[in-house]
Amino acid sequence: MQLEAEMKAESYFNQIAQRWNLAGQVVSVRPYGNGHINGTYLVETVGDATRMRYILQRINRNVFVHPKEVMENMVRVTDWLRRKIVIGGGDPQRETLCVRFTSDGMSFYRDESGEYYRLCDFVEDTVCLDQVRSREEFYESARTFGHFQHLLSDFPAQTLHETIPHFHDTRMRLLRFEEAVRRDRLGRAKEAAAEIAFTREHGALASELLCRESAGLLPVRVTHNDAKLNNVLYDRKSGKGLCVIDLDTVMPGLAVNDFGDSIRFGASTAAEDEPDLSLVHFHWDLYEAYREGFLDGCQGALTEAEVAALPLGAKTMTYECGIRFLTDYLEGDVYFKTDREGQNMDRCRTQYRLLEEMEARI
Ligand code: ADP
Ligand code: GN1
Ligand code: MG
Repeated sequence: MQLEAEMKAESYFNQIAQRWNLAGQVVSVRPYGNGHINGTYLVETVGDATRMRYILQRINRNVFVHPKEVMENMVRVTDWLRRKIVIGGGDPQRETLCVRFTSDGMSFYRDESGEYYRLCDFVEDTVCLDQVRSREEFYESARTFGHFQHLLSDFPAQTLHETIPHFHDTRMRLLRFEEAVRRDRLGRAKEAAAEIAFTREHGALASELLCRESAGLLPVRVTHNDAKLNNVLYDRKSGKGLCVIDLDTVMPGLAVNDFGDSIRFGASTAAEDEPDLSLVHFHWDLYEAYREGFLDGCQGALTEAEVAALPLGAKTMTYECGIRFLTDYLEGDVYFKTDREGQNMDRCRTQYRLLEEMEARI
């Protein structure tokens, strides 16, 4: 039954891929990667003498209500990056995503049911990691995100669409969480009592960065807003960080939030959804490596106040992500992809464990 459904899906995605007028025949389309949000597929084509690969994505419409705006941002930002990469003597085909246009000249294809698809070149000879194996590897991810920040530091941030309004508004996340507790749709609040209490005890953390932002102490820039390890591609041969991907949430934001998101995901001794909390620790050496790499990559683009707020960014993003996982658990796992029961709860617990250890250290 599952095989039948998969084959049907493959033939449907095959038809979708035809909208791009690709050189050669599409020979396969299969699910790819570990993202929590979009539907990602690897498309392979074979032409006379060439084999090409592409990434086809169905944009999650529950999450991105205006997919056209997502694509407008993505095209503008990748065009900008490409120009800067050329000026800097880099490789524009591998150091940023390349959005392909359909035969109708569009950056997306909308099917009859209203789903939006986009297609990018697959960046060959790269690796994508869910956990780092060394300090150097984490440094490289940091340098790549920092460089991304540097290249976009003179992009007029306010001209970008806000693809998810209030995305890193931690105070608003806290309000939504309280609403989910109040509704308790699935009767899960009882078993989450400890995490609910932890969330409330840390409520003050939701406001600190936002206050600094509204006081004009932290500048609003073009930021990635989902700067986790598996949104960077490494060059397979050299092991160097190469390309920042997953650009749906590139919009105005705080640089310290990008730093924080990377820390909460990457400076951990375990996976984001590790059920055994005894394995989950905040990795101080990795934190330091990321800090160095990020500042090196930014090349002076950050202000003193931003550098001083990096630890706060790490704590806030870890807290916010914990709140989001917990809220989704209480609401019935409707936002983040899950493949087992209790996964969002486990994700929340790892974040809160990391936050406790960060509080003792940074
Ligand atoms: P999501 O928003 O669901 O996280 P991503 O855009 O991050 O989706 O893509 C999911 C995964 O697909 C990535 O983690 C990466 O492994 C892979 N991927 C995405 N785009 C490319 C690309 N252009 N080249 C190579 N791999 C890619
Ligand atoms: C989602 O798409 P993905 O898997 O890279 C989420 C992030 C969370 C992250 C948690 C648009 O990222 O905000 O931090 O999961 N993306 C969106 O792993 O909500
Ligand atoms: Mg991703």
